[in-house]
Amino acid sequence: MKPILVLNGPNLNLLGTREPEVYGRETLADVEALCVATAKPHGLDVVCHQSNREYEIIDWIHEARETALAIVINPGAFTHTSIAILDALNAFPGPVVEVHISNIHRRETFRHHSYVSGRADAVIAGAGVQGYAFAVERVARLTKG
Ligand code: DHK
Repeated sequence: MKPILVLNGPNLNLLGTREPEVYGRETLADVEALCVATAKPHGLDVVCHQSNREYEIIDWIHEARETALAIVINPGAFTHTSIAILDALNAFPGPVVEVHISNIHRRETFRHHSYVSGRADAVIAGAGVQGYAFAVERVARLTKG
């Protein structure tokens, strides 16, 4: 079985120390461990990547066309700017779940629009890092034979 690809975009490497009142105190390592632990009972594996570079995220999405069952993605600020990430996701055949730790709709208006939501099968925002667990659960449901 192919793994779930969990992608985190810019600044999410700073989770735990970056604006903890917005993003919480859990680290990126905690998030990745949560995804692995959530997938395990479903017999699913997880591969995680984080990058501050848009092209790297796009390249991982391209690779995923051959290697991943589904994509869970928090594109960080690229959510609000990147047609290129939307185009890459549109070329991916499997389920895509978009995650935001914060509730982007309760924040500045420039965060209210997501290019990725036009492709996502589900969008989770404002659930804190638990949103990643919800996303993995959703992928498990969507891919259950
Ligand atoms: C993370 C970011 O880095 C922001 O740029 C987004 C998102 C929101 C989050 O809530 O996880 O606007």
